[in-house]
Amino acid sequence: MHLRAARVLNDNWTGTSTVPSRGLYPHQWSWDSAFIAIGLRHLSPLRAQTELETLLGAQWGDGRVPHIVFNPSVPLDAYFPSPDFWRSSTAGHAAGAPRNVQTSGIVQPPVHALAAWLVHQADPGLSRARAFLPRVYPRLAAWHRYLLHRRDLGGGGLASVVHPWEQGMDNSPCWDAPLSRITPAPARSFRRADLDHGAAEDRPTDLDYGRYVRLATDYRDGGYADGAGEFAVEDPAFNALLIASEHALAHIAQELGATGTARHARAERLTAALVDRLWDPAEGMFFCRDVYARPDDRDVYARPDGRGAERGRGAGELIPERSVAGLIPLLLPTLPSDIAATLVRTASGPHFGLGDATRLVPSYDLTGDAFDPHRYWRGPAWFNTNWLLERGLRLHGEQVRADGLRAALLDTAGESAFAEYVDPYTGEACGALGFSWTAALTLDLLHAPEGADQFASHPGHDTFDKAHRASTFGNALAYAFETGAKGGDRG
Ligand code: 9WN
Repeated sequence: MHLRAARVLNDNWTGTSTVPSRGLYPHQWSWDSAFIAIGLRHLSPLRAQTELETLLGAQWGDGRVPHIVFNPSVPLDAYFPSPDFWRSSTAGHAAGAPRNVQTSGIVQPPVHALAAWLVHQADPGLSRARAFLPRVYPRLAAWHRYLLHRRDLGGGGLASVVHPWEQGMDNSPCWDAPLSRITPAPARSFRRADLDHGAAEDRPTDLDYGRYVRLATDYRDGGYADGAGEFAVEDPAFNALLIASEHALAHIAQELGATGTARHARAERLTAALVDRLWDPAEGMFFCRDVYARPDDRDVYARPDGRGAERGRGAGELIPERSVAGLIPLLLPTLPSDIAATLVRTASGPHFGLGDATRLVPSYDLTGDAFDPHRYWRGPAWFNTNWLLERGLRLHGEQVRADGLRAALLDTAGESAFAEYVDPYTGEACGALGFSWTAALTLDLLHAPEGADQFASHPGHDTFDKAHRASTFGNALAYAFETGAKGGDRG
């Protein structure tokens, strides 16, 4: 497993970063790179640092970290939307887009500070010698400032996403209601490249793509200024990852000589806002909030018991769709214990089947009207969300459930050839094979000592050091990684 996972990462390495998959996703993606760095640190802390540095090198002046950093040597028609759609260096000029690299103009979940802290812990000596944390800290702080100030579109302290691609679970049924208000771009005005690689019945529909394109076009044509769009959703996973990363930034600040107190306090205030705005005690999980819900959306949001009645731009409505995103706050160390216990019960119940009906936790409610075990983010299981849940279960003392999920993740990753996602019941491989974050998080599960809580860890607590890597990996493999030899050369 170590060797096979390492080979995937080695084959997907471009020299400065790792592509999610060679065919379907031939550029650098933001939250992919964070997960990739978390696994890569066990093979080559230097590459893990480089992965994050390359991404942060494409940060915009306003602090946003773009969701794609384009590789200029890849043909334009290999992925849609391509750089000539986003036009970052011209359309994004006022927002401070870099001139020397082409990027998209939207963002993805902020897993980066968490990844940077874990990467540092893998080899603190190398990190200090390269001044890794002093160099990335100001960029990570600016990134969080952007999200907390420019993206608090609901006014309740949480960050909103302005496009389904930003939340990372592109085709989730959670977006159906807010997307239904968006006029789609005509199908003939763009050419999808994803259908060259993936099965049409597993990917988003053309109608959904038309709406994705409309939202992105309007954002671009408004100079990527925030607050003018028609789509704004507060998502529990996006905000939970921001909070986990804010705790990580506090640890980084401490490592750099500050107290970190203000950041920990902010993370706790954000946790309170998350509970206040997105927790539904009756359903026992977190929900997305459609910030721009309108009074005439009442039918969509009506609940049998008549709850959920706040109105007006800014307040919005909870979207009554159960997504795995609503379980992800389990990764927060300061989540109230009764909420954590309720989340574990919900994950183990009929909607998600943890440790029971499913092999891996599905992306969406098994009993939901829109459930489909193969269609993108409408039911299949992904490895990053399951890894986050595994870490969260362990953090909250659920060792038996965590062990079961870890074993299922490792088995499924191996049997599926490190698939992008799988059927949650059978583990059947779907999407791309040799998918980078599947391989990276497999490595993390193999290396991270069981029982270590990565999200609450402190300096001196880490055990992911060179000695550990050396004991598990042959010197030849470690050497191949450090020197950049290709996987196929290794024999
Ligand atoms: C759009 C790269 C990305 C992931 C997302 C996943 C998918 C892109 C697409 O692939 O999104 O960003 O073309 O569907 O949904 O989570 O980051 O792996």
